[in-house]
Amino acid sequence: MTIRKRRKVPPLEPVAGNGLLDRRALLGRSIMFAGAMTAGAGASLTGAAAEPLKDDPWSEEVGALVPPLQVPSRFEKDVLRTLSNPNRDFRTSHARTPHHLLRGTVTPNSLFFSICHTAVPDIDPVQHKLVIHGLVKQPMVYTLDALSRYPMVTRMAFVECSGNSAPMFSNQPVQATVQALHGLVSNAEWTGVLLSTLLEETGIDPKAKWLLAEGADAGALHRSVPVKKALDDAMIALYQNGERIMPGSQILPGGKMWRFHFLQEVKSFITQPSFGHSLKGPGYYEISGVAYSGTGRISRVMVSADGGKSWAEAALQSPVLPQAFARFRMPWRWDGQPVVLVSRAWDEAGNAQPTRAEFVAARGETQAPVRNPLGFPNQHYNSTTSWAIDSSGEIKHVYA
Ligand SMILES: Nc1nc2c(c(=O)[nH]1)N[C@H]1C(S)=C(S)[C@@H](COP(=O)(O)O)O[C@H]1N2
Ligand SMILES: [Mo]
Repeated sequence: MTIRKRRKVPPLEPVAGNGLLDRRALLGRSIMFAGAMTAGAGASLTGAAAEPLKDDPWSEEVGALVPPLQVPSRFEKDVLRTLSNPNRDFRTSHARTPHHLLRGTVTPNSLFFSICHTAVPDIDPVQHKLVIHGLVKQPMVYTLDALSRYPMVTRMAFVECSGNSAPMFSNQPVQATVQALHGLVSNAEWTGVLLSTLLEETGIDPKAKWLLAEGADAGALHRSVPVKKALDDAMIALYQNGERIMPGSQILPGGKMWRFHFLQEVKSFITQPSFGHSLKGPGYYEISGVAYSGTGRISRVMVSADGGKSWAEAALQSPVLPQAFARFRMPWRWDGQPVVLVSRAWDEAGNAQPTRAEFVAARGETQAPVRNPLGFPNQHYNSTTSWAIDSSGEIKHVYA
């Protein structure tokens, strides 16, 4: 038997200001972090002190029967979407994703953000139809049943409201969670029929440059889509994360651009730690967040703990997919002094997420104080987000 040489693990040396560690440390074993952990406020019990666990009440009795449709544990009751319109005014109801309480890349269907301009229609899938007409050679009507027999594809894609992050246009940082600031974006695995498959069947008049995608809700909400884009990767999505699309999800999720002016550009934000969390003493933490770009794959995320003076590259969870959430992670040892955490992303086309200063120089800002962050008329906000942490572990939203 040969003894395998142990892989040389990079030491836990800071690679940028205020305690950011080399991302390769994440490839190491958790034992590397044990010392750093216990230096904190007793995040875990260690070695000799730990006795065999006593049975807790739930270990001493038989639990509940498994239901046909599983719902989250009752202890997850606070992991909820926030509603902009809790008084149930039907005109526009917004539900925001609690990104500060989620850790992966997929947004659970029940927590997917939603914007319904005329409330959620009660669509009967047996009677619902898709019609393609206008500048086509052969107009067609498809039932859901018929669509289910066409070749399907599955892909990850984010959907983002162009009004997402609008509170960031304020010239004073709004003290709000990542859910309130950036909750109008979510990411899912979509399965459906490519629109190009159906347009091949109908044929397109060469004069056609745009198509109008119209919903079956009371407002017949529509979005203009360039035909070029429709032929590229647009999908008639039928399933979301493996199950039928829930009421309140849009008909044509495509991830890139459903507003005709321009793409949802490269963007990232730190979800852990962020406003609403607090740090429990110095020691090891993982900084984590999401990055995405309507242009393609995320190529790099840099993280700073000193408000942008020095940067270190974060680890990206593979696979990194085009037009989908990339989860980034950064090992960090906090010495208990004030810090400012920022993330900045690049995409494979070489686009850089603008800093706050660059964004404001190009696109402007609005006057604080902000009474109603949702009242911001501005769209397509994508600069960096900064979280200041003071020595007591409290987190504030700042413009760094
Ligand atoms: N039929 C219909 N499609 C719609 C909307 C709507 O109200 N009705 N809202 C649009 C807007 S403004 C956004 S941001 C997205 C929201 O998608 P989601 O609710 O599936 O997350 O759907 C778009 N498509
Ligand atoms: Mo939107």
